Amino acid sequence: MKIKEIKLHQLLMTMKNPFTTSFGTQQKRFVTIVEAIDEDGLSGFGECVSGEDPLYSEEFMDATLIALKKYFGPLVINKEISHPDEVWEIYKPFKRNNMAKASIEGAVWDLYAKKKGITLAEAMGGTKKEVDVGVSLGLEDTDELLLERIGEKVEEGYKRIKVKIKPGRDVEMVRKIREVYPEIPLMVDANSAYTLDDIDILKALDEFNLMMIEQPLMAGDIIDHAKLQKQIKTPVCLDESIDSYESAAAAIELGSCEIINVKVGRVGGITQSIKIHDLAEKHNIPLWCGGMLEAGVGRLHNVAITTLSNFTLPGDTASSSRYWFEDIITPEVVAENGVVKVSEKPGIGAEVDFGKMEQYLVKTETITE
Ligand code: OSB
Ligand code: MG
Repeated sequence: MKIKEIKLHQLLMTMKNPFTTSFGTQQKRFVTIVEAIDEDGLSGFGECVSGEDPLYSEEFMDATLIALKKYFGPLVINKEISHPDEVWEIYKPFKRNNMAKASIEGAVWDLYAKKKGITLAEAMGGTKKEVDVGVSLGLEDTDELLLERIGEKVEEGYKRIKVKIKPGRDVEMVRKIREVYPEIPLMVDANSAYTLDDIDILKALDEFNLMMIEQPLMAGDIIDHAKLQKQIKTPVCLDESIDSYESAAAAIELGSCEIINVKVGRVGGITQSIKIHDLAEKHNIPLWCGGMLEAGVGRLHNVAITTLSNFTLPGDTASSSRYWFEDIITPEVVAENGVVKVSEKPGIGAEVDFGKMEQYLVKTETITE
């Protein structure tokens, strides 16, 4: 296939509720939907997951857009591409900018699957017909409010509850949750808010039978996480620290984590995610698919990657309605009792609904060379 044109549909969406992590609060979500159009006029879709500000990682949407327009778009236009794995090779001389790279690569994967008449999941080698999902809950002003949110999500049947923690909102908050919900599959995500100086807090979290503690220490670190994992029995799960196949390999070798959260954008795309998947499977490190407050295109990509065999833990791909009054795809992603059915339609398995997208559209820019 040959990509003739790439459209960057830049959207500004507003989430139903503010979402608070240890690095900040957001309710606005700038989303870029990448549409790659080939010589037959067929379109594949990807979604860029970088944030508005470089708080989760170094990438941010304004910079990502420059990277897409200046490098990653032009680099694939008019190239003969026989398999989407080739996109990573084309991008190789250009360092990092993983979310930018992944957004175009994802569109090429969707296009490839559609041209073959297979699902995106099948194109990746995934076999599951449905995937288990949990939900990620942001920090709330009070424990009572958080308990209310947890109650709603338990009621909706999500397979596990993840709550965000930060210094001052950790041990006592989790204790209260466990008093009300002693049995639910529960985990915490610190988004790198602690250091080894906080070892007493991290050790105190060990008593609550948590499924895992996600990214307690600095983004990028694998040394201190290895030291931490030796001192606690709760599995450490790495998110921000796994930003490439190489960092995944190093973390596994050092024993920095017992679980990995894969985010396709963070590691540079589907090809890299599959490489990490295969390595982790060989080392008995279970995976789950994280989320970046995606709109529907990103959600469907997440569902597809979760069909790979070693994604054995529930991911963060909750229903479209978790964040959006109206998503941009038809049909939307729906989790019923914590299970999302994988569409049997080719590619991502749903239509990108330009009618629905219109209400969020700031502008569309087209790359042709
Ligand atoms: O750390 O997993 C994270 C959202 C934005 C940035 C980072 C993270 C998150 C979430 C929400 O936890 C996941 C989702 O529901 O999309
Ligand atoms: Mg996380």
